[in-house]
Amino acid sequence: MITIALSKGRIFKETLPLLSSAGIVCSEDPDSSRKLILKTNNPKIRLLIVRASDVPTYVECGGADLGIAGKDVLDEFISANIYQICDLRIAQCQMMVAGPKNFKYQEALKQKTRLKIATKYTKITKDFFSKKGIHIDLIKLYGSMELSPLVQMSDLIVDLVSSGKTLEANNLVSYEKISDISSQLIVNKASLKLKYLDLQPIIDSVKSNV
Ligand code: PRT
Ligand code: MG
Repeated sequence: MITIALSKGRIFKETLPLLSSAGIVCSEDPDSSRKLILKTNNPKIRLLIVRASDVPTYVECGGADLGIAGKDVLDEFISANIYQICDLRIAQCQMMVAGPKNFKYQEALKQKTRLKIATKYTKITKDFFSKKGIHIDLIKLYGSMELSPLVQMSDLIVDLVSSGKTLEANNLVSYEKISDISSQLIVNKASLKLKYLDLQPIIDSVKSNV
């Protein structure tokens, strides 16, 4: 049995065409079904529906052989048991530093002002600002980061931006891009060895359809 972990919502929707061009068809929609394990047309392949940020954990711990996770999630997750095998170019967005329109970001960087930053992405944020030699105070949040500068809890946020509409609706602007983000196909290292004959064709056909 080959198990693929992915999250519902945008990743599931954008993964379906990739899987189906690799001959793997899932007839259930996780947005309407409450099942967490979905069958496919291939009795040897099943899908696990998990939280986006839990995908690497399922693959790391062997709950799934393959997984589909955003680069944002993977950059926060340190693992020696996972290979990132291919960029699927889906669920694309950018990791951004953003804040209120009147914040003087360039000036703050120049003067090496200590910054208060709210984010779900603490590792990415620490790495980014430490390379710049800027000291930061981190506020860890789990969602709706955009709110934090509006109530003067932080100077800035680090979050994903795709259309930019969420920032705009909250009177915030992007100040600097940290990285381009898209979803990656990941594999458990032990699975790749032990199930090589079953996994490699799936990996190859997904890769050739990206
Ligand atoms: O929602 P949940 O807490 O379960 O987890 P999640 O938010 O991590 O999952 P989900 O399904 O929302 O996102 C899964 C993956 O999609 C992320 O890990 C990213 O790799 C990718 N992705 C692509 C995005 C976006 N685009 C995106 N725009 N993830 C989140 N957003 C959010 C962003 O955080 C912000 O709040 O959308 C808002 C901004 O969107 P715009 O269009 O207004 O700019
Ligand atoms: Mg979400």
